[in-house]
Amino acid sequence: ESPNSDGMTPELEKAGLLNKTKIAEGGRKLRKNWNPSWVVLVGNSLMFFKDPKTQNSDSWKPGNSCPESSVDLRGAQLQWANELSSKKNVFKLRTVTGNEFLLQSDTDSLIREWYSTILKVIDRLDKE
Ligand code: I3P
Repeated sequence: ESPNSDGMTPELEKAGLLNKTKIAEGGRKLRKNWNPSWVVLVGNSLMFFKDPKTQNSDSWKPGNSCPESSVDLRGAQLQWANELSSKKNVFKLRTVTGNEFLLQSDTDSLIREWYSTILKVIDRLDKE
Protein backbone atom coordinates (compact mmCIF):
# COMPACT_ATOMS: atom_id res chain seq x y z
CA GLU A 1 0.00 0.00 0.00
CA SER A 2 1.44 3.37 -0.99
CA PRO A 3 1.73 6.06 1.68
CA ASN A 4 -0.56 8.30 -0.40
CA SER A 5 -3.35 5.77 -0.84
CA ASP A 6 -5.61 7.65 1.63
CA GLY A 7 -6.03 10.31 -1.06
CA MET A 8 -5.44 13.01 1.57
CA THR A 9 -1.71 13.49 1.23
CA PRO A 10 -0.81 15.34 -1.97
CA GLU A 11 1.79 13.84 -4.27
CA LEU A 12 5.38 14.98 -4.13
CA GLU A 13 6.13 16.33 -7.61
CA LYS A 14 9.72 17.45 -7.18
CA ALA A 15 12.32 18.38 -4.58
CA GLY A 16 15.80 19.81 -4.77
CA LEU A 17 18.26 22.55 -4.02
CA LEU A 18 17.95 25.93 -5.77
CA ASN A 19 19.22 29.42 -5.10
CA LYS A 20 16.37 31.65 -4.07
CA THR A 21 15.70 35.30 -3.36
CA LYS A 22 12.44 37.08 -2.69
CA ILE A 23 12.27 40.35 -4.64
CA ALA A 24 8.76 41.59 -3.81
CA GLU A 25 6.22 41.21 -1.01
CA GLY A 26 2.64 42.18 -1.80
CA GLY A 27 3.87 44.15 -4.80
CA ARG A 28 6.46 46.04 -2.72
CA LYS A 29 10.03 45.66 -3.93
CA LEU A 30 12.51 44.00 -1.56
CA ARG A 31 16.29 43.98 -1.42
CA LYS A 32 17.74 40.80 -2.90
CA ASN A 33 19.16 38.23 -0.53
CA TRP A 34 20.22 35.09 -2.41
CA ASN A 35 20.34 31.87 -0.37
CA PRO A 36 20.35 28.18 -1.12
CA SER A 37 16.93 26.71 -0.40
CA TRP A 38 15.55 23.19 -0.35
CA VAL A 39 12.54 23.54 -2.66
CA VAL A 40 9.66 21.07 -2.53
CA LEU A 41 6.78 21.04 -5.01
CA VAL A 42 3.82 19.15 -3.61
CA GLY A 43 0.22 19.43 -4.73
CA ASN A 44 -0.51 23.11 -5.46
CA SER A 45 2.29 24.45 -3.29
CA LEU A 46 5.93 25.28 -3.68
CA MET A 47 7.61 25.10 -0.28
CA PHE A 48 10.96 26.50 0.77
CA PHE A 49 12.98 24.96 3.60
CA LYS A 50 15.76 26.80 5.34
CA ASP A 51 18.61 24.43 6.02
CA PRO A 52 19.29 22.16 3.07
CA LYS A 53 21.71 20.01 5.08
CA THR A 54 19.12 18.99 7.67
CA GLN A 55 16.15 18.70 5.31
CA ASN A 56 15.14 15.95 2.94
CA SER A 57 12.25 15.20 0.63
CA ASP A 58 10.11 13.87 3.50
CA SER A 59 10.18 17.23 5.28
CA TRP A 60 6.84 18.45 3.92
CA LYS A 61 4.95 15.53 5.45
CA PRO A 62 2.75 16.09 8.51
CA GLY A 63 4.75 15.87 11.73
CA ASN A 64 7.94 17.01 10.08
CA SER A 65 9.47 20.48 10.25
CA CYS A 66 7.60 23.45 8.82
CA PRO A 67 8.73 25.17 5.65
CA GLU A 68 10.27 28.63 5.94
CA SER A 69 7.66 29.77 3.47
CA SER A 70 5.11 28.32 1.11
CA VAL A 71 3.74 29.58 -2.20
CA ASP A 72 0.28 28.82 -3.57
CA LEU A 73 0.73 28.23 -7.29
CA ARG A 74 -2.92 28.88 -8.21
CA GLY A 75 -2.96 31.92 -10.50
CA ALA A 76 0.81 32.32 -10.28
CA GLN A 77 2.94 33.54 -13.17
CA LEU A 78 6.26 32.08 -14.27
CA GLN A 79 8.80 33.63 -16.61
CA TRP A 80 12.49 33.45 -17.43
CA ALA A 81 14.15 36.52 -15.96
CA ASN A 82 17.83 36.54 -16.81
CA GLU A 83 17.63 40.33 -17.18
CA LEU A 84 16.86 40.60 -13.45
CA SER A 85 20.17 39.13 -12.30
CA SER A 86 23.85 38.85 -13.08
CA LYS A 87 23.44 35.09 -12.50
CA LYS A 88 22.52 32.70 -15.29
CA ASN A 89 19.45 30.42 -15.40
CA VAL A 90 17.08 32.66 -13.45
CA PHE A 91 13.30 32.53 -13.50
CA LYS A 92 10.71 34.62 -11.68
CA LEU A 93 7.64 33.31 -9.92
CA ARG A 94 4.90 35.79 -9.08
CA THR A 95 1.97 34.83 -6.85
CA VAL A 96 -1.56 36.29 -7.04
CA THR A 97 -0.77 38.13 -3.80
CA GLY A 98 2.12 39.98 -5.44
CA ASN A 99 4.98 38.06 -3.89
CA GLU A 100 7.89 37.62 -6.30
CA PHE A 101 10.73 35.12 -6.10
CA LEU A 102 13.76 34.51 -8.27
CA LEU A 103 14.99 30.92 -8.48
CA GLN A 104 18.33 29.95 -9.97
CA SER A 105 20.68 27.06 -10.59
CA ASP A 106 24.01 26.90 -12.37
CA THR A 107 22.92 23.55 -13.83
CA ASP A 108 21.00 24.21 -17.08
CA SER A 109 19.10 20.90 -17.17
CA LEU A 110 18.05 21.22 -13.54
CA ILE A 111 16.61 24.72 -13.86
CA ARG A 112 14.76 23.77 -17.08
CA GLU A 113 13.18 20.79 -15.29
CA TRP A 114 12.02 23.00 -12.44
CA TYR A 115 10.63 25.59 -14.85
CA SER A 116 8.59 23.06 -16.82
CA THR A 117 7.38 21.18 -13.73
CA ILE A 118 6.14 24.37 -12.02
CA LEU A 119 4.56 25.57 -15.27
CA LYS A 120 2.71 22.26 -15.62
CA VAL A 121 1.19 22.69 -12.14
CA ILE A 122 0.20 26.33 -12.84
CA ASP A 123 -1.43 25.30 -16.16
CA ARG A 124 -3.30 22.44 -14.49
CA LEU A 125 -4.67 24.81 -11.82
CA ASP A 126 -5.67 27.38 -14.50
CA LYS A 127 -7.87 24.73 -16.13
CA GLU A 128 -9.70 23.75 -12.92
C1 I3P B 1 23.18 42.73 -4.27
C2 I3P B 1 23.82 41.35 -4.39
C3 I3P B 1 23.01 40.45 -5.30
C4 I3P B 1 22.80 41.11 -6.66
C5 I3P B 1 22.18 42.49 -6.53
C6 I3P B 1 22.99 43.38 -5.63
O1 I3P B 1 23.99 43.55 -3.49
O2 I3P B 1 25.11 41.47 -4.92
O3 I3P B 1 23.66 39.21 -5.43
O4 I3P B 1 21.92 40.32 -7.40
O5 I3P B 1 22.11 43.04 -7.81
O6 I3P B 1 22.32 44.62 -5.45
P1 I3P B 1 23.85 43.60 -1.87
O7 I3P B 1 24.40 42.32 -1.34
O8 I3P B 1 24.66 44.79 -1.50
O9 I3P B 1 22.38 43.76 -1.56
P2 I3P B 1 22.33 39.26 -8.53
O10 I3P B 1 23.31 38.33 -7.92
O11 I3P B 1 21.03 38.60 -8.89
O12 I3P B 1 22.90 40.03 -9.69
P3 I3P B 1 20.91 43.96 -8.36
O13 I3P B 1 20.78 45.12 -7.42
O14 I3P B 1 21.37 44.37 -9.73
O15 I3P B 1 19.68 43.15 -8.42
